[in-house]
Amino acid sequence: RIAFDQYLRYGEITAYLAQVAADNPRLATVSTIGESYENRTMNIIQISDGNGRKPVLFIEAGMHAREWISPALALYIINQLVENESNRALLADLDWIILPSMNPDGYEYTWTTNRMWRKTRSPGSECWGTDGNRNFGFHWMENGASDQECEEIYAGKSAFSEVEARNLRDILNATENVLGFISLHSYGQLLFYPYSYEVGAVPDNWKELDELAHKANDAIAAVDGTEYTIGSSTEILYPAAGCSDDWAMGGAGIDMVLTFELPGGGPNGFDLPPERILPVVTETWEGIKVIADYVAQKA
Ligand code: 0X9
Ligand code: ZN
Repeated sequence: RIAFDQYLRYGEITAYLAQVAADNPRLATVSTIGESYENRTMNIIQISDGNGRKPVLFIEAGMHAREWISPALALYIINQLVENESNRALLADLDWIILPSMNPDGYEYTWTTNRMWRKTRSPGSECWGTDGNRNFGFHWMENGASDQECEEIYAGKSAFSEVEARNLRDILNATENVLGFISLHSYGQLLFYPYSYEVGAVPDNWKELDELAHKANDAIAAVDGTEYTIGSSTEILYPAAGCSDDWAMGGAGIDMVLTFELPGGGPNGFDLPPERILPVVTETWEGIKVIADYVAQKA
């Protein structure tokens, strides 16, 4: 039913979630976390075998509108968890919550108007959109973020000015036992851990996260040789305050937080050709499973 040979419109993503829940009522539940600025419903899907309280792994995708491989991977994870029976063991000690599209307005705008759109679609006085990944309230605006509304890294009028960021904040605060958080972006083949608000800031458990990231990379590389660069976000990328991953750790108190910059492709890097979707999501799934096993052991 879903072949991963093309990217989906937002309405198709929503319909897929509904279909998964309808076909697998004992495993999957869709719920809304709120609406986007343009009133699109933002959905999460919880996948659980229902056998008691378990650690939760939360996966956020689609923060940046043009990074189409990110929601595609989120859908592949859902697909593997419910439709591939050999993955049932992944539900034994872990509940999964997946948010396939953190920025539905921006995503639809990349389909209709500007393929390279990144931000949300809330209006400013001169330019549209805030970078959702600079809008979270943890060291907001301290580094690598802009107060100029026309910039791609505009952090917004205030922390959590964007309804989409508030929706993610609120669902994470309201959900018990979230012990892992993965943020999916593209592109660059990077796998990193917090913090990004300031050069050199790392959590106490950074060595454990580093080791886990290496194991995830090894599992991915075993498929087709794709290698990720691993480190703290400031070390391998750049300082950027107000990101959801930093807030998930520093604000929501989740200790296992990793962010993927998935492989690039196409003329602009963000426009990975549709025939690359399946190879990329298949190999990355191997790494996601390694991270899931780690979170499950934290019970
Ligand atoms: O700049 C970003 O928001 C992310 N890179 S992207 O090319 N996908 O826009 C990186 C954010 C990484 N997270 C942190 N640095 N905390
Ligand atoms: Zn991104």
